[in-house]
Amino acid sequence: MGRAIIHLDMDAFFAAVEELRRPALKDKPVVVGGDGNPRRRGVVSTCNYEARKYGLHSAMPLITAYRLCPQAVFLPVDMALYERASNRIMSILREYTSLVEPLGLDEAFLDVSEVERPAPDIAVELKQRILDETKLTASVGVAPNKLLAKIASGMNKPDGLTIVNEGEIDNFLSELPVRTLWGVGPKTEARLEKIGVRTVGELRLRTLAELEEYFGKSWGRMLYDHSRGIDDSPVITHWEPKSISRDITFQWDVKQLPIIQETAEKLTRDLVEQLNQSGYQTRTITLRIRFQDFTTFTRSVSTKEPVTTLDQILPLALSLINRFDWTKKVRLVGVRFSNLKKSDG
Ligand code: TTP
Ligand code: MG
Repeated sequence: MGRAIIHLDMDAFFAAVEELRRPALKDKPVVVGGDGNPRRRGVVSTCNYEARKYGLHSAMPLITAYRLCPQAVFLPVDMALYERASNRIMSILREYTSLVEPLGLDEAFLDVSEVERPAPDIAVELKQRILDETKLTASVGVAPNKLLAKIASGMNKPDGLTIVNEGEIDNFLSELPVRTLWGVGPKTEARLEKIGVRTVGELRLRTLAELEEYFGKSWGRMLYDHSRGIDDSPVITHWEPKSISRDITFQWDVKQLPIIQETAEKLTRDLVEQLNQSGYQTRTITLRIRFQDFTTFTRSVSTKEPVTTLDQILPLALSLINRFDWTKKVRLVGVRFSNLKKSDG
């Protein structure tokens, strides 16, 4: 008996949540990003589908978005609001199974293999429940594994529902560009193009030996499997964080060390609070500095025993400041705690 996996991805999530509290925004291009002022630094977190018609997309500098679509409504990111919407959506999902793997705020995998109902029925009902209870639309994919479910959910956005049955996998994948597969970024895409492979169907014609020789054993194997829609990865319900981090981009590049120090201190305080709330200890503290010219440097300090308190961590973080060469103005300051471990008890 095969598995039944659902992948759900909310449509234009931050923008859709903003439209709910400001109904006048409906049908207008809406951009959410930075502090909502397109003349200041920041990137587009997301934009609604109306704005996408003008070529706007996530990660585009706000200033570029403004040039392409000056009539758009620009709004600041209000993370607390999106988190509340996300929590409501995730709790609806958990009514169907405890096997829910959230990815960020607006996406999740569900393993409904053991649920006594056809997966497509569950998918239809999930979409309707989310719409009724939050007034938001989701796009959903249903398939025998995570790889295919995730590709399927992206096929008919927005408000889509795409079902891939066991017997349809080859057909479903054949014409898709290789980029659609997990982990195939611009580099792999370019290498594949060199050997005449553009679509998943074309990739499937290559032998395992050929792919392993070209891409190495494990990556070659993965491409071979994924081109056939084979993926055994489980739905993971709890991730252990590897690290936590925060950073701040200054509105104007900064030269004064006291400001940089103050910023590093604030970021460290925030992270210590997060560390304590989540019940973790850290052993490695990293300070990251991006200069005016975008060159980025990191300096780290590791402790023998895990540390948890501000008194322990702040002096370590601040000691790193002396290990940079401060000749250029600074654009961004970041702090990261890694080597995390659950505190005992
Ligand atoms: P996505 O699901 O990638 O995008 P989306 O929900 O806005 O649009 P789509 O309909 O295509 O799914 O990301 C979910 C949210 O995560 C998005 O609303 C904003 C945030 N986000 C960022 O903050 N930065 C980014 O670069 C991306 C891609 C998303
Ligand atoms: Mg989304």
